[in-house]
Amino acid sequence: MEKNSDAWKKAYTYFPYFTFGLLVVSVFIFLTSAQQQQQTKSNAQNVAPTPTSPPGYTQNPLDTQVQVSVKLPGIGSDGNEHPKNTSRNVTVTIYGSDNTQIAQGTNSLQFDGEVFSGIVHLGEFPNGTYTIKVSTDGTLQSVVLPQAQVLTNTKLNVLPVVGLIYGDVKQDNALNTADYTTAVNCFQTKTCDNLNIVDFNDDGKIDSTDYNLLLQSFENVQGQ
Ligand SMILES: [Ca+2]
Ligand SMILES: [Ca+2]
Repeated sequence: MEKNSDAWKKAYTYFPYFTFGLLVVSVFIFLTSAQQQQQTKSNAQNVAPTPTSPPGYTQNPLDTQVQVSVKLPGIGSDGNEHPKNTSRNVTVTIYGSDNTQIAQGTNSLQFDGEVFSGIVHLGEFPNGTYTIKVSTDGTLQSVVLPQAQVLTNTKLNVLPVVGLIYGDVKQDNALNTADYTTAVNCFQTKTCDNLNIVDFNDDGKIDSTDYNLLLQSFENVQGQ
């Protein structure tokens, strides 16, 4: 009986310590659990959102698509920021390694304050590396640089900005005396058939600004 009595005494003596220890362990478990939940929540917040398709693009294995941006001299921050025509028909032509034409597409691109940009649909052709040339009314075809561009039908192919060159008034993809003579005639008479084309900066006026842009084109082509 004495032994049992001692045992109870010990139990009464150590019970508060036992209870306190249990409380400490419980608080520790609670805090660790809360920290883990917070970490899980934080990790979930750090996960990148699923990328969405670019506006206007729908993947189609039968249609390779390019996002094109063209810069026209004298339109934008280097000249007229409010062109009369805020959309332009731009033609994109794809060439293979032996310079054969693989595909072509035209679309109306929208002015964004600096460049005309938009998606051009090129149809079905094999994924690969190609040369891409771009033009609009009255300009030469300009190569998108670097000259070798990888095109695929599994995503929107975003092309670097390409600068176009005015002055191909006769629309034969060459800049020569025939273009110069025709343009100068338009500047002088202001009644020629190509009047819209020689208003290069698209401000509704045919004046020295347009003539200087023409001279700039000839300088650029001769410098190439
Ligand atoms: Ca020409
Ligand atoms: Ca003008």
